[in-house]
Amino acid sequence: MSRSRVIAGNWKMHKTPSEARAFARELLAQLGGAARPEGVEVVLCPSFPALTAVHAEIERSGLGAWVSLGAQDLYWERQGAFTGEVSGPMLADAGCRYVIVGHSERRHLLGESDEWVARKLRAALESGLTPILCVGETLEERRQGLTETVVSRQLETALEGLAAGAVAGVVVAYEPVWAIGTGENATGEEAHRVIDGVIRSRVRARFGEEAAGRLRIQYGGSVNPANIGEFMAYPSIDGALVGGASLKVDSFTAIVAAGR
Ligand code: G2H
Repeated sequence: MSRSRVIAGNWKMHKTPSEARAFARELLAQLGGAARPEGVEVVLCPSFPALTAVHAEIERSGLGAWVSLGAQDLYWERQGAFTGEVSGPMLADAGCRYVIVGHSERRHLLGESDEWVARKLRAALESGLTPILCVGETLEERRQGLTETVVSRQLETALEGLAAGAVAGVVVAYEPVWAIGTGENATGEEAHRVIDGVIRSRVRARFGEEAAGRLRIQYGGSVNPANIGEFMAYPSIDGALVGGASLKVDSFTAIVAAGR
């Protein structure tokens, strides 16, 4: 089954709204100046205050058919007295098509549980947003041989009770925590083993062949222009979630170009 690849830039807590606007303009000009990489979708995930500015730049660029806006998080309620939180309908109205849920920085720095992530994933789907569900083991868990256990638990809690058709529309990002922002990436073979041998095969067992075949699974963790090719060499890996290297025009456009 052929799946489009998703190259998403997670800008994390970088760039003010005006910096994000200027950066997006330059990035989109460079992306638009080259041939569209076949079968590749690009997602830009700025901070909440920069969403509308980046959305305006995507609209202005005319690249909206393959470049989308994404947010880095959401809350599961639609509205109410939840100071500081942002809902799915708010993100959709701001122009988002995607939203990251369960990023390890939120799980580990802010204490997000598997159950919270599951609620956020449902809220994203109910708002018509495509969730990018992050899963991945810590270094300690890896050393203890718990990669499969941890990734399966995170994945299955998040997808529990969903219809196969909804699961097929989710994007999963396998991001081993030990590879995030450390400059130490998993090898293509290691990523493939978890993506194909754990994530896709668990989805196949629970939701069937069609959902498993349509589900897009990215790798994330210190992806850069020098190592993207190693991941894209595996047909099981449907793109990348890119942090640090998405903050520079040249490195991100090189990663997008390699995403074919
Ligand atoms: C993992 C990744 C993007 P980086 O967090 O989600 O960041 O590429 O900087 O490791």
